[in-house]
Amino acid sequence: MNKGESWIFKKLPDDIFSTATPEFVFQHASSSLEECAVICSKYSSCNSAYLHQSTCIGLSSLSPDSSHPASVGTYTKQREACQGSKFLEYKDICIMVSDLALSWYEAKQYCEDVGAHLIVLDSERKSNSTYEFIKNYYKGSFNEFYVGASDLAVEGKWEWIVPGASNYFNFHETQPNNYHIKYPTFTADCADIHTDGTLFDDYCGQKQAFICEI
Ligand SMILES: [Ca+2]
Repeated sequence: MNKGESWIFKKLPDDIFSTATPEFVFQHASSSLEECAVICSKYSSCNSAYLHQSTCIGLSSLSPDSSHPASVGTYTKQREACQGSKFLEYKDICIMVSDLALSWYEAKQYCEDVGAHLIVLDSERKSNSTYEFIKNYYKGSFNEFYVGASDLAVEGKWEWIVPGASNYFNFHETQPNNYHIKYPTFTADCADIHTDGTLFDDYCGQKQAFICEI
């Protein structure tokens, strides 16, 4: 992140719930959220801030844990390019976890309708960061999330939905097997990331959570 970059501060989506232990970057006396945001912008390690009893508290995590006062709004520091109230920038990925249960096709369309696409995890770095994100902030909410990969065109030939993506797929060691235990009469042609961070091939018609990326 460049020094002098302009930041926007976004309120955290309501459904985000951190199970990570927050790391405090600073505490300063402050009387306004605006001032608190300016202080956070000056610390490269500050990723979110909130104001509580005239104290501005800066955190390295995207959110505090569940012990923070419920009445206190937390604001995350974001690059301007990560638009949309439900999108959050996490380790250079502009990411949104859905709170809707959709088929893979519907999820793909949903992401496109909001100017994004189903997330493409075509590198170890992106795969690990996304795993961390769902582990830290959406643990227990869902078990699996659609991502932007399928072998719908040619069985067994897995492709990311974005042109130019790499051939990296972090499939679980038992996957892909073209089999979904809950839908044994269908083929399994759409990928989702499970809470262990690996990809599975599943039946594309199953309605479930998904992750968009800008
Ligand atoms: Ca398949």
